[in-house]
Amino acid sequence: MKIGLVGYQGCGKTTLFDWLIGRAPDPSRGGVQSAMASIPEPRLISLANLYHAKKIVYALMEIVDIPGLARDSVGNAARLGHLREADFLVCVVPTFDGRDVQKEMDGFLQEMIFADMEIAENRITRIGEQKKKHLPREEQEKLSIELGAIEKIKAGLESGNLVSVDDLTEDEYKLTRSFRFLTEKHRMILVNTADDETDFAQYEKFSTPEVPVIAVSVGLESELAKMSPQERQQFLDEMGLVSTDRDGIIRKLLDLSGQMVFLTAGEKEVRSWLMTKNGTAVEAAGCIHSDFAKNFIRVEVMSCDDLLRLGSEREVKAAGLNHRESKDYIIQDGDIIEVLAGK
Ligand SMILES: Nc1nc2c(ncn2[C@@H]2O[C@H](COP(=O)(O)OP(=O)(O)O)[C@@H](O)[C@H]2O)c(=O)[nH]1
Ligand SMILES: [Mg+2]
Repeated sequence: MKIGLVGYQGCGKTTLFDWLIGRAPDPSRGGVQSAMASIPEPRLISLANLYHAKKIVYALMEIVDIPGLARDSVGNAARLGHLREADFLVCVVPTFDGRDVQKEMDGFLQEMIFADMEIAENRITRIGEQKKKHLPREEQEKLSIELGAIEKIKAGLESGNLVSVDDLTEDEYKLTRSFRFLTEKHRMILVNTADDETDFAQYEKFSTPEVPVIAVSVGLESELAKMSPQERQQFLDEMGLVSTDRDGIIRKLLDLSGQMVFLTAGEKEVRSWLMTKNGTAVEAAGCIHSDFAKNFIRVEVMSCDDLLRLGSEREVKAAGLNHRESKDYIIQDGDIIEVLAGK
């Protein structure tokens, strides 16, 4: 799971990146950088106590920071190119800088449309060159389908439409998905407010089901990160400021990007694992080990909340709350699973 940060120069991307991964702020690291943020899961500590586990392992999420976009658009397609592999985009809007959320968002979209258009145009030129060669008929046909798809995508982009899987046939999608068009990715807006902002709710009006909005004062948080917990509280009280819970924001990013965690627990370790929401038992088994997916027999499931409430596996079983499931079972957030696999 890769989360890409998008925004114009100086919007606070690198400051946000450092805050999310829990590193001391260092905006001088201006290039492309990526790091893993561990996904907070308070239930793992209680689970570790219950199992007398030797180790707690947290699921990780990759965050990618890129050089900020230029307001004159020059070089932006190349900067955005670093986000092609990202699964989800966080677009950072600096209202601390007096920016208008809607205008800024429209600006990002235009930059992403330009970047996608460049990819489409380059590919059309390449296909044109390839088609001149004496290729076997099958390959010629494949190239023709791809060309049709890319031309359709390009025409859409030119009229301001984002790339959408819904507009492509299955064959067209298969042949073009490797381009990882930016405008096809799910995204959200993170409003970077002034340090003294206390009314974060005012930004909810920009939120839509497709593009949710959250507001954080990234600058304030990066200052608070340098303080001890006591200093922090005193500072907030004295200044009348409101801090944002970092763990809550990471969990929110996880949720909005369509991911969730499931758990495994034993004496050796208790551990959280990342997977796509609505994923199946066999997919979860594959996250743990590819052999588990290949030789999957069944999975034993109980909910972490039931276990913590009742205090032991035995009690969960006595209450009939454990269940045995096959490949297609849909894993729920917070399920503790034990995979039974053959050899
Ligand atoms: N006042 C204020 N300054 C911020 C905030 N976030 C970032 N900055 C400052 O803006 C400058 C650019 O931030 P940076 O994270 O490097 O932006 P980037 O270009 O998007 O990576 C730095 O000097 C930050 O300290 C904020 O929320 N409030
Ligand atoms: Mg930066």
